[in-house]
Amino acid sequence: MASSLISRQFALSLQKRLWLSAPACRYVSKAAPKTQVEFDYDGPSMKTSVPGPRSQALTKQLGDIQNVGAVNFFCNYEESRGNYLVDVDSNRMLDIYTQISSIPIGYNHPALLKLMANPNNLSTLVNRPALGILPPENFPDKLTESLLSVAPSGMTRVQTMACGSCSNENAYKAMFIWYRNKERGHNTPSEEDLSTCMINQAPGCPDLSILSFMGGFHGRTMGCLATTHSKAIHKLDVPSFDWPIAPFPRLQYPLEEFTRENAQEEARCLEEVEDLIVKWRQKGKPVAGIVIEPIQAEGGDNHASPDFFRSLRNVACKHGCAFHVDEVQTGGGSTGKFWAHEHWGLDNPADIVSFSKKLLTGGYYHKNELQADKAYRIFNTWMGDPSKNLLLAEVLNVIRRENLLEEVTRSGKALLNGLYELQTQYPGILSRARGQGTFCAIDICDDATRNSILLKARDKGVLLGGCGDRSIRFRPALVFKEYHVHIFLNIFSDVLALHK
Ligand code: PSZ
Repeated sequence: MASSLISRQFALSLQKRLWLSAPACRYVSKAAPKTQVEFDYDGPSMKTSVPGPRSQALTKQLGDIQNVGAVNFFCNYEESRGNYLVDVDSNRMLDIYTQISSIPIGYNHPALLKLMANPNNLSTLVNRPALGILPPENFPDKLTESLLSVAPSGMTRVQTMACGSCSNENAYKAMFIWYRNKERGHNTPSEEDLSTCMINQAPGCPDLSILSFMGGFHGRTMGCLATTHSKAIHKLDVPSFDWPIAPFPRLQYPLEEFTRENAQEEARCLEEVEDLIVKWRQKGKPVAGIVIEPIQAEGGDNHASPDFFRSLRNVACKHGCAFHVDEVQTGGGSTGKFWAHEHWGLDNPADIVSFSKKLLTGGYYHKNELQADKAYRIFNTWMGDPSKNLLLAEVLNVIRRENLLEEVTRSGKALLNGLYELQTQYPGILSRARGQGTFCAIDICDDATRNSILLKARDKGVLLGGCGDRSIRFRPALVFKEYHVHIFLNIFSDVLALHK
């Protein structure tokens, strides 16, 4: 009875949402054909500058409870749809940042609303199990239908977790456990191992390390933070490990004009990786794993060539280190392939691929050898959330049904071409336009101008993010079409004209 009442309310609100129509937008370029996106608005609509008065009042209220230094504005998630985020002052903005790259198919997608309205799914929403000990009957089926159906090649197993940081944190532990068992030649710890680990001493807590890259971001928990090197404020005052940090290639653009220089730069970084591995082994802190993002996102959208990554994979193999690809931000389709590292054409798959954000649940795929050998070694209370697997299965259906990866490739091309054009028009402001799919970025002449552009674009109804020292990054949902690219380009070009 209760469930049918709830489902009727869901159904009614869904119908109301589907029937509401949106007013036209004055920014639409004539060159942009309107592409139908289910449940989307026609364009931005701004009532106040952002944050508006209601957002400011709420920020003050929340400020009495929490630090609100990072709060941009408050949102109205009921009214947000498709590519548009609506705030509490009724401003409707084209969202090209999508909650730090974590909305796969836009806000309030009808397929997801429908899923939530299905009474059969209520128990999955209401009862959050301790998955490691008491999984629901449909758990293996749901994992097969969701995460395993998009498993990177060579990855046969998946472990779910709650967020990106705890996925990486546990992936590092899996690499250490694998490495120690390899060193021992078996998986039975000695009495000494068991007693010393209780007091944080070797050999039970061995001096092993993870090699990471300057500019990388892998999360903020203690282990992850030791491999995060994008901003000082993330790390300040927190004790860390003495783990090796390699340089990430700094490519010169346009790529086709700097082929030789860029190849040399990548070779220099690879050489440094090998030197560090040898040095740390000599120090008694062998490198158990190498962790890298396919595109360094927080660190400024830094790219490297498929050749670089293939060689790095071989270096890992040569030195007996696990190779961990962190796809938390790049995974889920925005580069035009479901996993960004599919662009590399690896012969030997990665050992670990971690994910979160657009995948809705955190977790990591791994090869069989990286499976922890005993119960309770990789474990916590929730180990993920089955309701997120349910949503993910439907998100994947939408991606397949609507050919969203092809769409991303198409709109990504339009976006990058538009950025190239603007870069030619504003050489004093813009440089290094780059990207794969819609996972794009461009550099601004300085930090102050970058921040001013971001605020002015927001007041004109476009939400973008910064990354690195002075880049702007583009992280739209997979339903961001060429039509939306043109809306963005028109507004962006107006904003740039103000900065001439
Ligand atoms: O400031 C922050 O804490 C941010 S801003 C963007 C992120 C975090 N991204 C999260 C992230 C990531 O981009 C990569 C490549 N790896 C790991 C993480 C950590 O994921 P969460 O935030 O879910 O713990």
